[in-house]
Amino acid sequence: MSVDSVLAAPAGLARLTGPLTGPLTPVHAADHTPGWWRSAVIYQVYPRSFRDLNGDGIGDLAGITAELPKLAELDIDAVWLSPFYRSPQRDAGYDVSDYCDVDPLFGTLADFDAMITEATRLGLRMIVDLVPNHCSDQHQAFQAALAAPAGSPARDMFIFRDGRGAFGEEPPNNWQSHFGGSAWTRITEPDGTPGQWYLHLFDTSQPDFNWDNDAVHREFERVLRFWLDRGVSGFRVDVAHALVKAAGLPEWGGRADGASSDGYPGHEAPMFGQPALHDIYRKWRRILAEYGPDRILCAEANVDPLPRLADWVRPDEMHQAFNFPFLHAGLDVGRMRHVINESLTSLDSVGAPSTWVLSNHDVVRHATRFGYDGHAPRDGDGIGPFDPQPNEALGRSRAAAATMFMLGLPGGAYLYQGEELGLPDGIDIPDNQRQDPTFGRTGGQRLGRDGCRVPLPWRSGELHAGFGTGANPWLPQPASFSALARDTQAASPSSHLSLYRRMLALRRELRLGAGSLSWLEDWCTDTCLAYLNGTTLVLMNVGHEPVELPAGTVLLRSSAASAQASEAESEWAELAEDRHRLGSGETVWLEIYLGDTER
Ligand code: TEU
Ligand code: CA
Repeated sequence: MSVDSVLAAPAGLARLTGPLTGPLTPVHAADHTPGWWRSAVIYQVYPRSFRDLNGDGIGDLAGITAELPKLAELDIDAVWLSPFYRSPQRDAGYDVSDYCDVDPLFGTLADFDAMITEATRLGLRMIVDLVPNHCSDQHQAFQAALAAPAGSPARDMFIFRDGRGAFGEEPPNNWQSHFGGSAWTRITEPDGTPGQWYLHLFDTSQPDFNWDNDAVHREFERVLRFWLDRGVSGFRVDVAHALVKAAGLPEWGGRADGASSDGYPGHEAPMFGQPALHDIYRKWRRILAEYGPDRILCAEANVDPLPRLADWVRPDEMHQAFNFPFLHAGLDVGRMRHVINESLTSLDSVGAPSTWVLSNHDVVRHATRFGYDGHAPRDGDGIGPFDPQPNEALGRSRAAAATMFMLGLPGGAYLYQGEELGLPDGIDIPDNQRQDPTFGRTGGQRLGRDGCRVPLPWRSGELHAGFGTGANPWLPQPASFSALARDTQAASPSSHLSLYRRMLALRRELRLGAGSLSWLEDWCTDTCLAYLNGTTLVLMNVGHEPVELPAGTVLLRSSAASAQASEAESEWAELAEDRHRLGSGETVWLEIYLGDTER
């Protein structure tokens, strides 16, 4: 197939004129199946770090409500909230002690309702985080299990086993916690004797539920309805691949956290990807459907190999799944192309849209990852003051290029709060302020995920860069945060924030999320990727040398700050003489036909 054959010009537009020709490799056709999520941009809010309205140093729901208009200006479709439920906060709220209440740290259910009302007014949907694999050890069900005898129905809500060894002093099997150390903890029985062990794939304070027990199913169906009744548009399902464990809990000889060699949990692992999982999600989908066609489930299913992800989004299961292989492809164009092809092809086979993501609350922010030329730190390792340091400016400009490349792709996209400001990770965090359980459980060998969780800067020059007006933020903000504050960036056409706003508006206008993808082979090299989505050509150069841009194209957007300033003056600026080259670490969106009669 060639450029000419796919580009039968839309009515009223002149045909492609310039010398832009060459073979195309089509991968994905435009898809206008109804469903808001299929092309949505969903913005992740991490409540404790978003905005602190009551001045206790921790973000709160009232702070989110107050700033929702700022998010609406970004032209996003929905907000996903990380957990705000009652919790002892041992894993930043992913240790839930009451699934149907707001932690007083974040506010009240009335604050939640006010937030939904404001979101609705602004045309934003709200998705909440559901944590069904484990709860907090302070949850009343776990407290009841501890108080009840071995073999009781209360114990059967969790995964209790007798230990091995003559006195039961060895853990029941060799599984390891994601955060380091054994995945088992021994309890003291109510009579004071050393007793059974319980399974926790994460922190000791996060006992895994027993999904072989119907009572667990019923409890979570109640939780789903509780939040659906309050008006949420859906759920992001935490560790959606881990709920069901293989019968007999067989030993696992793979990597400590169950991951295969390249970092993803392999499906051979007995704690991941078990077939019975899928019946749970089918049931949940039927519950959501009772509330109409617009409520969605998104799987945090970190699975390997990528085509297996399609199993989570078959027509009667979840609506979306995160695409971690894309996040982990870095700026390696070969890997990126491979992941994009595999994602679109395998998800197309079940009629599901792909999603794309570069940052979240578990990984080093992409503005920091891309500030390294060699090897960026592994997820959860974090970066400390004595580690090799990233080049902040380089990282930020490459992050702009990568995001612009991502936002041109068909499917949905997830953004993580603060990436629109180009924020780097916090690095100078004193050991005694680090809060991720990874830090404690590995004796500080892995610094953990606090770096990407630092509270946001809102107003330059204000106390705590405008995050809150009282106590120090729960994690210290880097000195650079003040200059990167939202108000300063909003006032500058060449800022990272202004780029995000323009990209997101144009993505919507051009309907790129519902579009197509064909590789433009002549422009794909060892260091460049070029694809067509409809009549938009997306071209990214991660090499060190600039690249000539195809003639006969009109520049729509560039990720380079200098180019953004000139774009701001004339919105549809024709490719100027000095803009005929694509710089190193730059992405552009080009329109590939020149319509004499248009624009
Ligand atoms: O993370 C699940 C997960 O698979 C993690 O191992 C993730 O890959 C890791 O944090 C990277 O270091 C989810 C949440 O996103 C995370 O914040 C929670 O800590 C975890 O579940 C337990 O609920
Ligand atoms: Ca607060």
